[in-house]
Amino acid sequence: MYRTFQEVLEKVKGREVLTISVAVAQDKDVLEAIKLAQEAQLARAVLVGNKAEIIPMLEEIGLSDDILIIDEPDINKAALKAVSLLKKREAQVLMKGLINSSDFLKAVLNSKEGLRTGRLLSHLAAFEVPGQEKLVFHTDGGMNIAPDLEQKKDILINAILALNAMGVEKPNVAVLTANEKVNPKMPATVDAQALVEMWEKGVFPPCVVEGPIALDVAVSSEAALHKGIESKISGKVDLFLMPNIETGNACGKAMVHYAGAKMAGLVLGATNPIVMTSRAETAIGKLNSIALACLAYQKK
Ligand code: COD
Repeated sequence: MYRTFQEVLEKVKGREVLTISVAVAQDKDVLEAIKLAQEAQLARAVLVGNKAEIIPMLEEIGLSDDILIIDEPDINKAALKAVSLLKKREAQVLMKGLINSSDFLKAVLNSKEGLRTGRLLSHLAAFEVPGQEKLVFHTDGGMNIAPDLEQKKDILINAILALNAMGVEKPNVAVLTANEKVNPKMPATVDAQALVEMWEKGVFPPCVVEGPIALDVAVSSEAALHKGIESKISGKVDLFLMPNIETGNACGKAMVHYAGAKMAGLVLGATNPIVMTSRAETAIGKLNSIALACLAYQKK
């Protein structure tokens, strides 16, 4: 299991150099991440977006303008063009630029040009938290808004397969709720119990699933002991399944803004890995996401 994003970067360096199709590339942090990815010989890029805005940014950050730019000032058309490059096998990884997540995802899901596989697509976030021993993953704080039980099952399968591909053979999974007791008035606890039953029946790839489980018990074996909760995964969780997008999104942003975590984000379940971070994410955060996407692609 990777402890840091630097370890992920080291792992993917020197492998096949992938081409990233950047949707709406007129963003300095995105272009800086591309520059860093090129310098690390991780990836090269095709930039789709407003060329008149992209060129001065390339000059400012010192990225050579011999990079391929597809001029498309319309944001939604640029997203679709970026997606279509993967369909045409001219790129292997898609990356979100200066576009709202919903609009970006609509292009990814487009019935003609999109990257659907028949599976549910879902978002996976990775965090490097100061003082923690390993990267920790959250799903889904970025795509599925209020998943039902069946969707939660699919979201978990996507994430477990991705973690397996990243070298976590049997991830510890916490199905996050506000309480460890099943309470019909808190539907997330009912779903958590059902997911554990599915795990017991062998529905998931190798992993350990526990829930309902609250955040304190999941991250601290002392809290578990104090609350009298028996847990095999307390303090050792690799993956949190979030009850809904608001919890996942707020929890991720709290990790970054209160705990100083570094974050990377991917969309899973599509034909190709997709880098999707917040527009506010730094160049380094976007580079980390590119590295994770390369890892996910090369283990396919
Ligand atoms: N996986 C596969 N297919 C999907 C998915 C999915 N996760 N979601 C929708 N579809 C398919 C449906 O089956 C249907 O065929 C088509 O796409 C349209 O479905 P709608 O109308 O339910 O979906 P949309 O297009 O209105 O919305 C899909 C989004 C992913 C854009 C939407 O769910 C969304 O906006 N999610 C939140 C994004 C966001 O704001 N994230 C937070 C910031 S990071």
